[in-house]
Amino acid sequence: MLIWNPPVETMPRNELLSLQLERLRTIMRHAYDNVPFYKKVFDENGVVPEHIKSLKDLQTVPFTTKAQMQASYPYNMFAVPMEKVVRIHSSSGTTGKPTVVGYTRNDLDNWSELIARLLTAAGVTRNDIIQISFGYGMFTGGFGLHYGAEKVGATVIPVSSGNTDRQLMIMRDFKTTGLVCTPSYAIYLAEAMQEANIKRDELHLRVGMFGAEPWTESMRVEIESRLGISATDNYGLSEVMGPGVSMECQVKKGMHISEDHFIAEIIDPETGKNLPNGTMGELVLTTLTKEAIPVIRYRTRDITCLLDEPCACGRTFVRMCKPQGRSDDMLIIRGVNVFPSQIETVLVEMEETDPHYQLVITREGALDELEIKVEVNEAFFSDEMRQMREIEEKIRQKIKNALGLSAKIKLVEPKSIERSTGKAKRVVDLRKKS
Ligand code: DLL
Repeated sequence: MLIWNPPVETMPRNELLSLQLERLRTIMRHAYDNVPFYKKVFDENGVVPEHIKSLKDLQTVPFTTKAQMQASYPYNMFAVPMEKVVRIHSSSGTTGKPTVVGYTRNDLDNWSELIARLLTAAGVTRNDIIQISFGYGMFTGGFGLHYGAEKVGATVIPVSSGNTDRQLMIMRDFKTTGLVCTPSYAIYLAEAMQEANIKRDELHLRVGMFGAEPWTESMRVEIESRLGISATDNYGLSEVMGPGVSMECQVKKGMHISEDHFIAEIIDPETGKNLPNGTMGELVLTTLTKEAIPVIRYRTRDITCLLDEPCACGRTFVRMCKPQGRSDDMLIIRGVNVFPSQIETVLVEMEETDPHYQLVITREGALDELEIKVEVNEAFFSDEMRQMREIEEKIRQKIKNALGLSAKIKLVEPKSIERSTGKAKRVVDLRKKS
């Protein structure tokens, strides 16, 4: 199995932990000296960077939240003068002001290194032709993956997102071997391929690197078989870097966190207390090398767990499991906690439905109603009411068994749910408006 930077990625853990401690103290001093926000927070809480004697001491440092980062709009979290900032991106936030993030030349070099690790872990080499179908722009996906792919020496096709027919034409004619996009867009491309009557073996695709949104194991099976590729997951977020924070290797059992650049912790989202490895909770990340925006104990809101058993690939970095969703995406429906991914698992495993669905939540009086709109598979689609009702009832039972929740199921025609070329919109919560 290929490893981009073996001395670092397979570093003995004790060496790695000393490196983390040394970098942590340096980054905390950098944040304290150059970001008034951190100076205030540290002073108010008696935090002195040099008093951090062990990694455990980090647990005494206050968290940084998304709201605080948003309040620093646009540049108040920057720790270097603008003359040192060579790139700006911003988060795809749907509410309020976006979070603006900046990168120094060194930050960009580190970012490309992380992406080179990600692509190599997925099996990419300089012989590959990589089609990047993430948006190029303020979103970190396009440019983020781009420079790392160039660093590996692969041939990069910076097609960006959108125009699915053109994507397919390029994929076939330019002999793309590696695809980079969201998992939901990968499914959409597979569908469009079928519609355009393009066969798998007319393409040269062999690997796909997907991320930026939650997806289930069943979705992986579906993508791998429809596109004839090996599909790996990768995770990141703008506030901390962008893509490249963690990545799956070919073992496909969790995403290795590049721990020479980030410290990961898992906390109980209610109490803020640290949780042991193996327990699900909220991921908290500290950047160890970011110059432009050092971030200390950032609450990602992503619910995951850390796996510290050695991995067969030889990397010594811990792995995080697939994020179940964000704690702020967790739905509470009639008192039951539901992650959209739990519903996805049920739907994707059924042959009668396609992996296109939307959850619509409304409130009738004091009662929440969950409606699951899901596309029926072409082969099962019928004008006969009775047959459709039977499928609906089957889904209803499965959801009830899996989640203990009654939902209204609405089968819709194939291809009637709006497709996204970026992150899919799975949840429409109409309760918030009332
Ligand atoms: O989505 C960065 C990225 C781009 C990652 C391309 C991977 C590939 P944001 O737009 O700031 O940044 O959104 C970050 O997306 O907090 C998670 O909730 C979610 N997310 C990202 N990757 C995954 C993943 C980019 N592999 C937010 N699985 C994060 C589940 C993911 N959720």
